[in-house]
Amino acid sequence: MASFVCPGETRLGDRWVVRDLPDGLLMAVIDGLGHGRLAYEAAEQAAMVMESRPQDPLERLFAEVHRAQTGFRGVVMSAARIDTRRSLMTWLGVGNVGGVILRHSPDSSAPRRHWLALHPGLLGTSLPALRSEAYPLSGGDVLVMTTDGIRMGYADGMRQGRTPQELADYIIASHRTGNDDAMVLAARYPGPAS
Ligand SMILES: [Mn+2]
Repeated sequence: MASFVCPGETRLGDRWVVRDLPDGLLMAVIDGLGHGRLAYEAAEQAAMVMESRPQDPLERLFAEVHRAQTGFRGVVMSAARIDTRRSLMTWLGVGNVGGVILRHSPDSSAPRRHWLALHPGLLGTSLPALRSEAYPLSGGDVLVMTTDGIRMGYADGMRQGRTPQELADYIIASHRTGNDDAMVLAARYPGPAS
């Protein structure tokens, strides 16, 4: 994970959640609307919901986050549940927290990229029809999630061989817009649990 606080603010309005599950992992990135204290509080509220019931289906989690934003500013959020028994990732995104799978390719230096679907909406204000999608994972695949404080194009010309932390640090350093909070969450799938 790497992050950047919007200049002039003291609190980060972007938030990550990572929870271990019996058969895998739940990862989410949340962007509270705008920046500053109210964005921070909205994102914290959403994170609390995610952390309190990490095994729920993603659709139910998003609906619950939407409901719990009453009195808060609203958030956009994307989440992935990694099933290490089946090497399967379930993905759901509402708003513009982007996600891309960088497919491990032993033969080439540039990974294949698979951009993940997003539903337009703002949790707390407008909840779209939700349908998660499932993607098979292979060992070495990397998931990268970014808030809109990161400019698109960060995945262009990306080399393999960086650790997820090196990737996150590189993206924050080279592709942040500089006028909003920014967050990158990256993880490499090591292959099915043995
Ligand atoms: Mn933002």
